Order: sequence, then structure tokens, then C-alpha cells
Amino acid sequence: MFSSSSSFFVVFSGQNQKQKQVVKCERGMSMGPINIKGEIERVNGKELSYSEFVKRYMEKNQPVVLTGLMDPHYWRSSTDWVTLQGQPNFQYFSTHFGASKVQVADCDTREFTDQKREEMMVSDFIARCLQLEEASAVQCYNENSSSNGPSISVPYLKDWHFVKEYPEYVAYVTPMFFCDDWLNLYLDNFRIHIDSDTQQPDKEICCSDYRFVYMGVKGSWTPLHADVFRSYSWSGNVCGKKRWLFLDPSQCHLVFDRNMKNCVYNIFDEVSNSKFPGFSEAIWLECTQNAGEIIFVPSGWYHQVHNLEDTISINHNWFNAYNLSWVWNLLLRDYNEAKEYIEDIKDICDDFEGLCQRNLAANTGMNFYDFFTFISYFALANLVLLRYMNRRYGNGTGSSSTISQHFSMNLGCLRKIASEMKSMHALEGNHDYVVDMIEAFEDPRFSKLCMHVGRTYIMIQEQSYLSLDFECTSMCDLVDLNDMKSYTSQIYTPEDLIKFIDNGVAELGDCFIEEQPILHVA
Ligand SMILES: O=C(O)CCC(=O)C(=O)O
Repeated sequence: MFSSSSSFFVVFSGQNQKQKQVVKCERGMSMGPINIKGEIERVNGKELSYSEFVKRYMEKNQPVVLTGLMDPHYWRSSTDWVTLQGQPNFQYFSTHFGASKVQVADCDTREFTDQKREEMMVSDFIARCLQLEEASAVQCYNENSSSNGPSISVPYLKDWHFVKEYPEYVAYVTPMFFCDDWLNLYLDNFRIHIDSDTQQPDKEICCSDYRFVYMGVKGSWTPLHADVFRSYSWSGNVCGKKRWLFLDPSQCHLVFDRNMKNCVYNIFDEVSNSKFPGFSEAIWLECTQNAGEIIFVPSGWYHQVHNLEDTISINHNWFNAYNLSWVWNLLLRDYNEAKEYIEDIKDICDDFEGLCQRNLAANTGMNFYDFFTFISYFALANLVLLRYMNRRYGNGTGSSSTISQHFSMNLGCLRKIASEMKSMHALEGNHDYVVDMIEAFEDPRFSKLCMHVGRTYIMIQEQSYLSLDFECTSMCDLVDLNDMKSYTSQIYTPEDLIKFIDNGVAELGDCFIEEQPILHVA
């Protein structure tokens, strides 16, 4: 149903196992060649166990296309949102969600490092798509009669917080591989960053989670980027087709300028060799993703995406024990950059560190305090759950022990990050900041977080026999509060957090040494 005037013509020529690709676009831009080494691995998700997914992709930080995971039984969107011809059902969107306000990118207009965006109602976005389709048909006619009509920019609906906006409408069920998602579990209960200066009710939804719907016509696209917080992401095509180009993180310096400040915007543009001297050396992986396929995008992989057909996709960003170090490393790098940027006003600034942290939050989406609160809450939640499992199942074997190992591994990862924060002297010198574990305990949002984390791991390990038991559990059942209060305390620094974790685990009788295999995080 959708069509646009900027489709791609692709010519391949093999060259020593690598392919040199020349791409031209209809609007007359000539595009430079890029080296494509190969394709992303494709695997049937139904034949993959969770632990295989962890070992082969999450731990190794490798991309994969997963088939067979978008069963229409769990993915209402794949029937409701798609016509019998396999195209986006515009009418359905206008009727049911037409009044929603969404962000729409103009794919033809660059604004800084991204495309220019505009807020509009879904019904207006749909009207634009239909207008484009009509214009495209007219243009086709005119091309035959060799006259050109006005060109219309290509709209792309992005980052629609659909789940948050329509919690009752279950459009899809997140595949199990992507459920160990600390980012969205946390955001379902807390805000990552609260800026009292700029807090507005309108911003509630836009900062509320990282679960999105994307809807774009053929020819719409997303410029080269790495994901927010250097999180993992997954993207499932409800309908349509996308072409992805990927760059391994070890090559990312090649798409930056000499100062490592500016990144190439469109890898198919003529990229200036003097501005981006490494670009022509970059070796890309590609993939064409069909309807019903899900792509796993690992941390720090730069990627550019083109909709080859009118496409609707679901997209989540997330992180957990396997990639939390990416988040911390990004924060540290961005913090150093923020600091360097205002170094010359340091002497005249009353609260230089505070300003660096405010700028970090504004640019990156969170600062050291937000991150430290986040890891402290997750440490507490994992400790509570580990104690619960120990009390309930002892040193059991089988699934209950696998779940306990997962909690232990999480604690090992959190401890490791806290040690890195400590060695970087992060949060040092601020005596006002405190994470109060007792307050957290008494906060109903925290007990919800614990229940969700517990239920998630039980589901991941397919321990359905535990889940009923767990469903009925309140915070008081989960943990003996008096018992916990005996060692909970106020956490001021990463060192306090390390001690807190060590004490909590020591009480369980485990020997909590970093080298222990159970605590190993890749
Ligand atoms: O599907 C797209 O256009 C872009 C998805 C993507 O790259 C992302 O969310 O990081």
C-alpha cells in the first residue's frame, strides 16, 4: 500500500570474497562504494535454547537474525496491523490509534546527527503516507510522459511508546531471549533521571520506556548510529522488509572524523576521504530482514537501516549483566567529554561537578547518580531474590539452582561495575547523595520491581512450577524485612555498595570472590 519515490537500486560485484557495492538512489544522488564482507547469521529461534542464545550472541556480542519467534498467536499485531496483502493496515491505525501523538522523521532532512523530526497525530502521519503514495503514482505517470511533479519528503514514524500508551492492547509478547531486560523492568517502576527543572507532564511518556513501534514507507531509513546507552536492541518486522548494514565495534573509529567527534551520517553518501580518512577501510555486514524475522543488535555495533518496503517493526532497547559494562563505559566516556567541554569555566564555577553531571544527563540520558541508583536497586533486588531462593529451595539442584546462579552472576556483574566506579573515583566528594536501601524496601515500586525480576527469571528458566508460588508472593513473603534490615544501610559510595553486596552474600554462606565461575560475566 505504501510507496515512495526514493527506492534503491543495488549492483553487486564479487571481489576476493568481499563484495563491493555500488548503490544509486532514484533522486540522482551518486553513492560511494562500501565493502560488504558477508551476511548476518540466520537461526531458527524455535530451535535455540536460552543458554545457547546467551553463549553465542549475548556474551559474544554478535548479531543474529532469528526466525520463527513471531507466532501470530502471541503477536496480535501481525494480524490486526497488516492487510491480507501483507501491507500496513492504515485504516486500522487511523481508527484505533489515530489520536496518538508520535514523532515523525523527515528522511530527506538532516538535523545535526539525526533526521529532522516533527510531532504529529498518527492520523496525520497516515494521511502523509497516503499522499506520498498518490504522488508517487502520479510521478510514475509523469515519468512516462517525461514531466516531474513536486517531490514529497519521506515520513518515518519512530520511537512510538506504544506499550506504555496502550497497556491493555497486547500487540505482541516479548520473546524469551530478550526478557532479561533491566532497563525496561526498572522504567516500569522508576524514572532513570529526574530533572526538577525540566519535568513536564508531556515528557512522562517519552522517557517512560524503551519499547517502540516504527512505521515507515518504502525508502524511509535510519542514519548510521549506535544505540542509546550502548544497549542491546531487538527489532521484529510485523510486515515489510528492511536492509541492515552493520559495523563491528572494533571498527567504529573508522566512521569517525580525525577528532573522533563526528560520525558519518549516511554510508551511501559520497563520504569525504579527508574528513573521514578511515571510512573506506570499514568492512560491513549486511542483512535483509523479512516480515516475521527478528534481528538482535548487540552493544556498540554501528548500523544503518533502510525500509525496502512499507514496514512496521517493534523495537526494544535493553541491557543486563552481559552488557552493563558497555553502559558504564559510555557514561564514563561521555562524562569525560562533558567535563573537557567546560574545563575552562571550572575556576569560576561554584559546582563544577554538578554541572558536569547535569550536562551528562542532558546529553546521554542519565548521569553517574542515576546509574549508581540503578545498580544499587538491582543489587538489592537480586540479593532479596537470592535469599528467597535459598530459603525456599536451599542449595537445590536443577532449575532453582540455575535461577540462583543467575542472581549470583548478576550480583557479580554489579559488584564489578561498582569496583570500576570506585577505581574511577566516581561520585567522590558528594556527601549529599545517598541510596537508602531501607527506604527502597518500603517503596511499593521496589517490591514490584523485585516481583517482576523474579517472575522474569523463572519464566526464562521455564520453571512454571515456581511461578504460581511466586505470583502470590508479596514483599513480606519474599523476604524477612527484619532480617534484611540487619545489614541494609545507606549507600553513599561504590565502596559501600561493594560491602553491601559482600555482606549480603556472606550471610548466605557463599564465598563471594570475583574469580568464582558462578560470578563470571563476559
Ligand atoms: O528500523 C529502523 O529504522 C531503525 C532501528 C534502529 O536502528 C534502532 O532502533 O536502533
